[in-house]
Amino acid sequence: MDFLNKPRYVPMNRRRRIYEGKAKILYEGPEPGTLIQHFKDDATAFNAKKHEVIDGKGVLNNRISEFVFTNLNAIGVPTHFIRRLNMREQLIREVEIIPLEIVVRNVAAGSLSKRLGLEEGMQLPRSIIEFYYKNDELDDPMVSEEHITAFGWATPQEIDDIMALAIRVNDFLSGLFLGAGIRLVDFKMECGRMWEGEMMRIVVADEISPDSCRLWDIKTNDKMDKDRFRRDMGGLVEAYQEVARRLGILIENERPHGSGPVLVK
Ligand code: AIR
Ligand code: ASP
Repeated sequence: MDFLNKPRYVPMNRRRRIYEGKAKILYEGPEPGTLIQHFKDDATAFNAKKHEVIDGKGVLNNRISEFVFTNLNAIGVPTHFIRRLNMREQLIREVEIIPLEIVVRNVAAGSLSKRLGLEEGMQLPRSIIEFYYKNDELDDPMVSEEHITAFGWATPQEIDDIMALAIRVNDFLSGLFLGAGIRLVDFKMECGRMWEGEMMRIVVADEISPDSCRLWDIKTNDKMDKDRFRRDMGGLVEAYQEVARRLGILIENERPHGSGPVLVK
């Protein structure tokens, strides 16, 4: 579809805001069925009980997520991603978000370690998929397939599709990061329903970045992800930059605000 390659640029203040989350904003896109996903510098944890603005985080997540989604599209894993527009924004297809956080774990850490008393860093006997209900007031409680189907958040067929996608994403990401000297401990993904006329398919949506993955240096076990913020370790931007560098992603410097007109390609 040709028109998708030439979205017209609408100045920020004239765009219709569809949704604002903790780390991203969704704006109306240039064509029907598209949206613009804007990455903010805000970092939150424990459902926004902890909040900070971390200069440069949005730019890094936009680039890293672009890289991951472009590669997923290329290996035939369907995603909402169309293309990156600028330092902080990407063009995506509008999907109906399924209200679940799908977590895939390869190594014990975080809430799994806490809940089951497992030492962080223990290799799991096999990859484990978990579902959490997306609801801030309830702190995203863990749910089972029973809850998901009983409350109609997804059908059994959709859960099958989601799990198949989760496994493919995990396999791809594990290999990608391993090649960069990074262990993929766990990650969170979100899925959406993409409508193509009467047909619907489940695609990977949202973002995949160091905000949504646990990434440990293969040699030192240094944390290269949002746990640096959750656990007050500092050095978050430096760690995300290192992830980008190892993936071979070049990050241009963002122009400072108020330095004159900026041409957005
Ligand atoms: N995650 C879960 N909710 C939001 C995010 N980003 C991600 C974490 C971690 C994985 O899901 O970043 O990679 C598991 O998190 P937890 O806290 O359940 O151990
Ligand atoms: N992003 C979620 C929050 O704002 C959860 C997390 O990443 O810890 O609390």
